Amino acid sequence: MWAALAGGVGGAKLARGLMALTPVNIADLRIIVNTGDDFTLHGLHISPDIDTVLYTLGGIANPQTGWGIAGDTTKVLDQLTTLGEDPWFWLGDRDLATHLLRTRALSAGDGLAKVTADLARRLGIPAWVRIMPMSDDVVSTEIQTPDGWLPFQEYFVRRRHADPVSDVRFAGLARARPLPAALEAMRSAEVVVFCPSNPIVSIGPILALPGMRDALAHRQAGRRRIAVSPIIQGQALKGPADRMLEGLGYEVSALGVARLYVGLVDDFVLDSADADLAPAVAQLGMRPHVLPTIMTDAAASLALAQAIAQVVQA
Ligand code: FO1
Repeated sequence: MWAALAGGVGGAKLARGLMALTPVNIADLRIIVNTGDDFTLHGLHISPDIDTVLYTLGGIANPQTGWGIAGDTTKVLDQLTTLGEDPWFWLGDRDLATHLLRTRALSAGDGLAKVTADLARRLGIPAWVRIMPMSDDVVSTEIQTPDGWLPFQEYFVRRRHADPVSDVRFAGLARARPLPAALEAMRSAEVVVFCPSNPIVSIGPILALPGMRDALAHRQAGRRRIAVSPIIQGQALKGPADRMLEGLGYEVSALGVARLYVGLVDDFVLDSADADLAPAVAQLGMRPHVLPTIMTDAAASLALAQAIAQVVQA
C-alpha cells in the first residue's frame, strides 16, 4: 500500500499520476487530503481540496483552473447575483451537485470519509484508490494578516491571497482526531508520498493532527517516505506558498521546504531547475533526487509518478 498526502491542485496532479500506476505497480493507494480549507457557503459544506482530487482523478477537472468541473456553467451564480448576492466564491452549476449531495449526507449523520468514498465511487474512481479526508472532525485553517485572523477562503479567494501572512493556525485541532484509516496508512504504507502541495496550509494541517507526525516518524526497514517540492526557483507554481513561507520566516526555496520535513522524509525531489540545491538537501539527511516536476498534463503526472516509483524501488 502507498499513501499520498495532498492538498489542492498540485497534490491532485501527482495523485493522478500515482493512480495511473494502480493496480499493477501500486496495489492499493490511499490519498489523504487536507480539509483545513473546508467551509460552509449558502448552507452547503464545501471541501475544495477533496473535490479537486475527486474531479482530477475522476477525469472531469477544469484544466484551466485545476479546480472545479470542466465546462461548468454559472446559472445559479448568475441568479444569486441578480438577487443581490456577492458571488465571491465561484461555484459552478455541476459542482453544486457535489455540495448538495455532501451536505445532505453529512446532515443525515454520515462522516466526511464515508461521503468522500461514496462520491469517489460515483465518479468512477476504482476501489483500490481510496481518497479520504485527513479527519472526520472539523479543523479550520485561519490566516493572520494585518487585518487580523481571517478564515482560509476569506484570505485565499475573497481577498485573492494578497495580504501579508504573519501566522497560521488550525482551529478545532485540539478536539480533532485523524481519520483512523489515514493514521494506519501513515504507519504501514510501504511508501508515503508528500505531494507538491503548500507545506504550511495543505500538508501542515494533516501533519498537525495528533499522532500523524509520530506515525510518520516511525522509521521501519524498507519503508520510504518521499516529498516533492512545491517550490521551484524560489516560487510557487500556484497559490501563495512562497509568500507564506516568507511571512512565516522560512527560506523561500525547495531547501526551505525540505527543512520543514526533516525527520519525516527519507527522499526529497527537487525540480531540475533547482539541481544546485541537491547538496544542501543531502546535508539535511535526505536523499535528493533531481527530476522534472512540472505536471502540465496527465502524461507529465504519470512520468513523475513513475520516476518516484523508480527512486523508491531502487
Ligand atoms: N479558487 C479561487 O481562486 N476562486 C474561486 O472562486 C474558487 C472556487 C472554488 C469552488 C470549488 C472548489 O472546489 C474550489 C474552488 N477554488 C477557488 C479553489 C480553492 O478554494 C483553493 O484552490 C483551495 O482551497 C486551495 O487549495
